[in-house]
Amino acid sequence: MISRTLLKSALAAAIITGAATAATAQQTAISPTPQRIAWGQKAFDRPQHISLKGAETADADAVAALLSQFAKGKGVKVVIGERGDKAVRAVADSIPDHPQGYYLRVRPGEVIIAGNDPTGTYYGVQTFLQVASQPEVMSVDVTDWPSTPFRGVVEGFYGNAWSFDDRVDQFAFYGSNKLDTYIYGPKDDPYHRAKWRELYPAEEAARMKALNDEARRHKVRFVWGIHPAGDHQWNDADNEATVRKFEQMYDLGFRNFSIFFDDVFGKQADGKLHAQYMDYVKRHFIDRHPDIELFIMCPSLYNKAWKGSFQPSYLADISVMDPSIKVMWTGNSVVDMIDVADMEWINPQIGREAFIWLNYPVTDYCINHLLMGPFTGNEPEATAMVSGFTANPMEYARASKLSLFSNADFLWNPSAYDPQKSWLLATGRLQPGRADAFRKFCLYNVDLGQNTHRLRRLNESPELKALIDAYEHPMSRAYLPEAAEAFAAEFAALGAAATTLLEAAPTDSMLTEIRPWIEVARMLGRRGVLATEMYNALFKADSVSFVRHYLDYASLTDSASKIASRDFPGSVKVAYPMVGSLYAEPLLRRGVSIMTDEYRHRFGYRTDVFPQLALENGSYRLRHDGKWLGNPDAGSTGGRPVWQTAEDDVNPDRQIWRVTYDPATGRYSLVNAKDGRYVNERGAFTVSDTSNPFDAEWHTFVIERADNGFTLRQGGNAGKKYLAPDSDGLAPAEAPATIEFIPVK
Ligand code: LOG
Repeated sequence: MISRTLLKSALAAAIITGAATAATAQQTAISPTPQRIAWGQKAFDRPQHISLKGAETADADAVAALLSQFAKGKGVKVVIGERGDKAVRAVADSIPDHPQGYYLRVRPGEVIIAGNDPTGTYYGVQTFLQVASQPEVMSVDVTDWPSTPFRGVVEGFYGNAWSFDDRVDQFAFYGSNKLDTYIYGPKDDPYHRAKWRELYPAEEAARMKALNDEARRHKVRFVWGIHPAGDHQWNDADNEATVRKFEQMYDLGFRNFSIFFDDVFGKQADGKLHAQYMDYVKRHFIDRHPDIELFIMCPSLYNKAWKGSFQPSYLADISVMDPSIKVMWTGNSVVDMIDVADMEWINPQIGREAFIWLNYPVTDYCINHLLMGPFTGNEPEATAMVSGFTANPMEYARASKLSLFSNADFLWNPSAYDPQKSWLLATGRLQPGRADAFRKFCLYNVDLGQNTHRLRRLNESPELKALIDAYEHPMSRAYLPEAAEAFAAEFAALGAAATTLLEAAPTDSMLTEIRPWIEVARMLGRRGVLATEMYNALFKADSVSFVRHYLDYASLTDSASKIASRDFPGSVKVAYPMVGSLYAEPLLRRGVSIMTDEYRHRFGYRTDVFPQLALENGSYRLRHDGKWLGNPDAGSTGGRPVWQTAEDDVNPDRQIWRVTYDPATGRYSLVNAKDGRYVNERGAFTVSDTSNPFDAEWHTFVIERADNGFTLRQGGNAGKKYLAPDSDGLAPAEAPATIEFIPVK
């Protein structure tokens, strides 16, 4: 006892003095961040061999994980075991009394890894492997446990399901990052959803078994899930079919189960029937196998925003289910980060703590984007109110690890979580040796683009954003050589980063997986440099150089737009990668359009190479059937533009419309010159700019040349209808109608 106390104070002293010496340089960042960690001085050089004590009684997976890194032999002594094992009895008081907790002690010549339970020992080994990844291994005391139960992943996306190899690779990754739960629900596995009643054929069954075994080795619970909700008949036959399928999975070794009811509506989304069915499976299957741990349901009403679309009693109806059944929840809406208010709302209604299904970094609703930004937005305190927390990833399994790494870090120790720090660490761990290049690439893959779920991430390409803020679209203003230089350097850096990654791609599974995005990033970098060359040429009045750079730019833009990902026969989803969609791409498109416009006005050489707009940007009066389109109630809210017989000579601006081509969307906006209000997709003025701010995806139009004028058509999210004159103003219509656009000089 005395010697332990002495040792502790010696260690404390070492920590204090150690902080001031070079020794601290060897400290490793441990992820997930431990609850308690105290570093000391150097303990020993990274060993080749270790001698083991306690291995016979310790968790076998933990011992195997250790021996995958070090050979057995004469070397550093490692004592390993669980609470109650003789080997670790001396440190029994230091083992935290928490599920999956562990105590790790590294000292010169001796390491002790003591778990509160087998998973705890396994996690202690994972921490030790990180500590011992350095050439000089430091003394350290770690007392650690997870703050959140059931941390992990729900493979729940639409699209190409993860492959066998992807999943094997994921389980190892979950093990090292202390994620313990994997819920299996790929919408496009036929035996999960479309053919849920059918048993897995022998070959597939064997593969599922192999996966489950693999998950177990890494202390990951493989929760096998079924999605019968599309056509379950709510009768005995289908109840029995479910149990039969679950029994097959049980025989294969699965001990965790779930049933999904998401994305079904109408009579299939009946809360009472769902609850009865869940209880049936609980009685006829779960209760007959006492070694089953988790039984989870994903309800049809799985987010607050959808409340009005289901029976008002849906949540109350499922709340009567057996209390041990976990209920999944995505938050305030389908794609939402989780906060305390979300949990306060849902938990009382379902009579239990919800099990979170976080729809991030899933991209099945914005497949052209990769989500590689920091994992942020979840409130740490909310984790104390959940019964589990799983993230739905991208179909790009390797790339998803970036967010999953931070998800693990966040859930293990939420109050210590720092999104930026975690992202830096993750990028470094995933691409060691080229972390800077990888980071540059990731920073251009943060935005989701306009999407139905309206989640935006605005922290894309911060270096570029800073330049845009500093120079405010330099291409439209007086020539600033330093701006040209700064933009060129940033785009060149992106191009160089992408080139570095492309070179490494053949031997790196993650880079191979996302190669199409890296190629687009390389082209984006090059296009940015070419755009700055155009800018330089324009101001030197070097038309030959301008045209040459423009042609290269246009051809690269074209090539980039043709790059596809997962474009193979049978692919469920083909993506056309978009990179830098928030700032870089709009900057280039707008800048190049402004520059080519300017060029056309000033030079004659080869102006035929630029695309011709249907209508030049400018101010127009719109005439139809002898009448003028006007805005008589200018300055008010709401209302519509109307056709007026008389010309407005009191306030001519009310009959003048600014037409602006948006190169980013390829469509035009229509704005009244008097009050600056835009015409929306319904042919009206939007009621309030705060409740409905201008959104290019809705409020822009395709303008096409027609005989004696032009036609106006919706685009983006608004649909494909024409906007045609009716008795008052403009209204959506199936048939085109010609409107004259008379330029105002
Ligand atoms: C689906 C899910 C999909 C996700 C994001 C749940 C519970 N279900 O809107 O399969 O990956 O949204 O698109 C969903 O989120 N439906």
